[in-house]
Amino acid sequence: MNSSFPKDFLWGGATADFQYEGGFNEGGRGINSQDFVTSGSVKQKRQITLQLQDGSRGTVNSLESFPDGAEAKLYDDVYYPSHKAVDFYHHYQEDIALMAEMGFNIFRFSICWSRIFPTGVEEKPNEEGLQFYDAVIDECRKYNIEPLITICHDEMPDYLARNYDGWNSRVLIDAYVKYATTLFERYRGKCKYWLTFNELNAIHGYAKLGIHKETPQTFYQCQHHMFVASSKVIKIGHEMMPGAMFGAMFAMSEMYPATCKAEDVFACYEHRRMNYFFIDVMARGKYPNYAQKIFDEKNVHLHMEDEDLELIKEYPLDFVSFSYYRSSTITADHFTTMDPMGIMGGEGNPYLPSTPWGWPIDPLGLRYCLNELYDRYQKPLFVIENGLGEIDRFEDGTVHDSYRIEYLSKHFQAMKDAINIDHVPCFGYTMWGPLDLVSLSTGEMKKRYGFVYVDMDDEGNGTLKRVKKDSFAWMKKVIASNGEDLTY
Ligand code: BGP
Repeated sequence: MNSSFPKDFLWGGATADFQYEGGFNEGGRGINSQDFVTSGSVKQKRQITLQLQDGSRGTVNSLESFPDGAEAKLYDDVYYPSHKAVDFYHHYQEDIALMAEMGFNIFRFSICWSRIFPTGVEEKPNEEGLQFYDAVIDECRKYNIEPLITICHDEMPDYLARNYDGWNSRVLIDAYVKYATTLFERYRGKCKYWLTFNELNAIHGYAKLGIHKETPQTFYQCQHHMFVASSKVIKIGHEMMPGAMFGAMFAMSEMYPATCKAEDVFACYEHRRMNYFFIDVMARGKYPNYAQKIFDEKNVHLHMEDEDLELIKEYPLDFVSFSYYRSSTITADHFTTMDPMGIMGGEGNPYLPSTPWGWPIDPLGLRYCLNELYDRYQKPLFVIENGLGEIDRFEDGTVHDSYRIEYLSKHFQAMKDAINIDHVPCFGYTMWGPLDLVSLSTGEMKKRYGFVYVDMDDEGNGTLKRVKKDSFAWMKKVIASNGEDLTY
């Protein structure tokens, strides 16, 4: 039996602009829907700062609907992590050199839509924005690192959210198609892999969807528009760039029934299916049979145009990529009390250790996901986010992150088993946050993922100096052996 990774396996890291890039008011970048999100913690949810109808100040958490008449507003006395993030904007050469030193042959990053079209409705793109990504892509190419671009990672130009209610409007489809086509024109020949969207199954609210009020109706209507937009862009992308490969990213959390009670098992099955809904549409090219059940229960009536279903059918994803951090357990009771969209979540698992953020650590769950996803879609797979968010202690001029090495080693072994023992075609792995960056869920810096420590705290103070952790050398060894040597 073969015990290694395929010869051309892609090894690298993944980031998102509003967590990594910064340069908020530089290079002609427009305001982005994520720019209004404050920092937070496990106990204190991140907030969106608002101006209320009467002119006073207010906030909602990033999943809540806005009060009538409220609009997002920036305040000078609030710290917004996306504005500086960890300043890839000014550190991209240093950062990409570090990735190259580890042996990365792929780097996934997202392009900030409002850096290319500051409001989303301009006729012409912002040349300075395009030049920034020219420089990033060329820097990757210099080291033979394949750039993998997320076209839209949970954000949009704020103008589109404010004036059109984000993805709730079909206007966004055309705006997105124009934006993506601009990227293809500029970067074709330099980029083979593209993701149309990030985690469609886990995006809610103003910052990610651009909507002011979230109901099941607006949520699924947004999703429908994104399915259509994704297919349109895949059609154009294939025409313009023969050989290009398109994916979209899904948040996978392998779900287990909490007990063998038939009710828990069935609740778990239904819950998993609701999570699969999004990949089912985009990878199989049609709404699944059970979609109508969801819509009936939630009183959802989708507005579609004639060609929508045909487009979705004709232009599905070329590969399936997903994030995997943890597994979850589901009980019938918990299922009934889930948030109205029923996405993700779940209880802890008494058989598994957890991270300080309560995420169960479950390498076998990754093997399970890989098997299940291939069985279901029969498309090549890419583990596009994975990693351990931990509290690192900076001592002796570095971080001794043996816990991260152990986590990664076990997950790589699980991936290897899925490939070699189960014969699942998986062609790449990008670890989340190869350099420490801002946490999406809490806005903290102290939830660190990186092989490289970035000197910045939860309030945005620090020198931004980059320092290699112990895991840096370990990852270099893993990649040099193409995953043969996972010892730690
Ligand atoms: C995924 C997102 C990323 C990322 C990651 C880790 O859902 O695509 O943007 O942040 O989760 O989550 P967190 O930062 O909350 O630890």
